[in-house]
Amino acid sequence: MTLDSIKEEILNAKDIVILTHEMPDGDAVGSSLAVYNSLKQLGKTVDLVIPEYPKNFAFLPGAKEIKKEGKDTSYDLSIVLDCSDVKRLNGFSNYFEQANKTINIDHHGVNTMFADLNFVNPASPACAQILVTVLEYLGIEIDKNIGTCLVAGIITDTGGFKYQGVTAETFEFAAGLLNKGVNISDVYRKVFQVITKEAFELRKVAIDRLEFFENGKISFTYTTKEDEERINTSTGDHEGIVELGRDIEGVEVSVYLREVENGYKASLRSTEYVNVADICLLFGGGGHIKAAGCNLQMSLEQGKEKIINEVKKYIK
Ligand SMILES: [Mn+2]
Repeated sequence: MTLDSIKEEILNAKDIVILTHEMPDGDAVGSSLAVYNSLKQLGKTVDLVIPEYPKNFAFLPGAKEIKKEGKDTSYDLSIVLDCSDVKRLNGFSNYFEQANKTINIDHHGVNTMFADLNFVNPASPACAQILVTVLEYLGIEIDKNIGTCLVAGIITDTGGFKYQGVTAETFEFAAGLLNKGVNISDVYRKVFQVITKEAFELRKVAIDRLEFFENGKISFTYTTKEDEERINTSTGDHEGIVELGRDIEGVEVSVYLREVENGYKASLRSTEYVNVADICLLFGGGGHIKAAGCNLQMSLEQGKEKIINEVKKYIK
């Protein structure tokens, strides 16, 4: 059984590196920190390498120990969390490739099973939720600190326990973590409600540009690198913009294009029936049924036209 092998590899490894996907969200950071704190509890030498992450997760226990780079020599074991594809490790996949053994724990249906040991459950709404089971299996005492990291992940990927992917287990785990002393309402406020002033300014720009297609069933907006430079945003300040369109009455699909290094990163959200992961897959991306993304190496005009035309085919 995969979990037995995972346990064996973790117990045998002396030094371990934890990695997660590029542009990490709360599930990526929360899951990574939960595993980081757990491995520390087991007395392991462990590096958590995340080059950049949104400021609002800096309060999570262990966040101050996150490293921008790992060590030069190879690790015994690399554990990759919340990451569907080795390509999404972006510029730091060397730690993964050089490690003697690799483990992939994830919840994306499109996971490419890229590691030696793969524990993937697409029925779980967050990687952090899978980890509750995994960590318990490893005999970890899920304390308040680890629980706080897990809850941050679960809250992020379930939109605060409200997406359809939420299972009865989500609430059972949350109840268990509440019993461990985790302050769920505090985590919720820090993860969801508080935004930076720069994020607020960027939202204003995005709202101003928001337009509708197909009788208001599609919303579209974008931000540019110039906007981010002018406002002086930092990592994660664009989070939440795609949801602004999604939450408008009548919108089935919200599209947000954010200018990145070589083109635009498209984020799509749907409310009822459109599978946006299918749409993003056509452009080499992926994700979940109601939340997905892809990279468009083209101009804003081309990207907008291509995505909107594709989305229109799915609108009833
Ligand atoms: Mn996730």
